[in-house]
Amino acid sequence: MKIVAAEVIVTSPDRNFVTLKITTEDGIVGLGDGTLNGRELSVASYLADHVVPLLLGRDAHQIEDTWQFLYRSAYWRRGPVTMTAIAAVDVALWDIKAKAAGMPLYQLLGGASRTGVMAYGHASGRDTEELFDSVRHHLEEGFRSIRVQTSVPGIDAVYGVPATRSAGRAHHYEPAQRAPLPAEEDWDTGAYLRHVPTVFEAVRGEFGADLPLLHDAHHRLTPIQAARLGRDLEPYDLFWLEDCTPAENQDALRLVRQHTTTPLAIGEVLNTVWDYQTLVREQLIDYVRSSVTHTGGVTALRRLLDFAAQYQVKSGIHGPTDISPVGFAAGLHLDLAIHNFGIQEYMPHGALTNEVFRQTFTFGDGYLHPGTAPGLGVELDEEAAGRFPYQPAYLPFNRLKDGTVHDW
Ligand code: EZ4
Ligand code: CO
Repeated sequence: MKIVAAEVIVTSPDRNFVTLKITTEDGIVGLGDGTLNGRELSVASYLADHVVPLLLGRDAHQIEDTWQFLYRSAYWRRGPVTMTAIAAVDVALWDIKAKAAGMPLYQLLGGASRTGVMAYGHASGRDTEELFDSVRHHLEEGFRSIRVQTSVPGIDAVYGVPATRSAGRAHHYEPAQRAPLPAEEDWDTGAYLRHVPTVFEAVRGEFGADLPLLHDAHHRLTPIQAARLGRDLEPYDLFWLEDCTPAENQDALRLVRQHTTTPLAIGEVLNTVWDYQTLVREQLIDYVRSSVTHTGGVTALRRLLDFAAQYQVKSGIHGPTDISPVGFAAGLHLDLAIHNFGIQEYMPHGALTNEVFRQTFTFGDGYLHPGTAPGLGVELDEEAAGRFPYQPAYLPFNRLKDGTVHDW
């Protein structure tokens, strides 16, 4: 089944998305997500200039061969741009294969291993009252596991906490801002370490012992600081503490592990199975945070999660709004099929995004399901996509009080 067309579509409903649309000779269309937050056009160019010409005439059914060809023939391996571009191709080909088979993708991955996919949402607040409102709002929306992020006294803008509210309702947190330059935020690790345990104490007091709670330290701590935070949070029984140290420093986790039993999750900025060699083999983490989109697609993330499974490390697939509905759906099919599923992050997309990407997944009482439509279950409305041209948007960055650039 020959590939006869491949097209890169950049659209910006609510935020920027890069989509690869592959068409076969018998008219089957597959979609792949190539969205890399704040660097969208580099992946669009990688695909349009260097990958699309290689795809034309290839057999759409040869997914593994195409993956290996794109990975090895470039010579320059790994890295977020390359692996996101390969993911876009891989996911589009899986979408095509599943549509050709007339089955939802999870059937081709071995079939469902569970009835639904447990999802967590993002509660946040600038103070305790706002945070409690946000947790309640998420419970009303159907979430049964909740990530808690909070402002820190003395710091103006903190990761995971929107600057404004509307009508007392929590905005869903969207980190990228449409602007020609990245926003500058400030950071004080000491104030953060003193404040966060008091917030979890309050949340446990209000919502009880049973609610699974998560927290993201977003790469900001040194190993010994992370060890202290993990230990200080032990009384509040977290589902996980995410990205406690910068993810590329695999060795750092040894020290953290020696000091705390708080479960650790890492990996949204990692791209390949190689980035997890030490983390998984030495059992330094409990959850893999990679997305399908940034890790070379379904083919590569499946391989990574199968490796992790041998060490009882589970999945925690990244699902922020900067993964498009196409990449999100691909993650849901994997979640349903693999044995070592842990939890799925779910940050609902905006209304405009849902107009451009028609989706079949469902959510209720804590669980997501990708639906039973053939393929991924996502269709792109190209007319709607065309109404939202690319707009420059960037993630913020951090400076300490003395002006030093810090991890964001
Ligand atoms: O900051 O997706 O766990 N989720 C996260 C996200 C990331 C953004 C970066 O593009 O850390 O909010
Ligand atoms: Co994160």
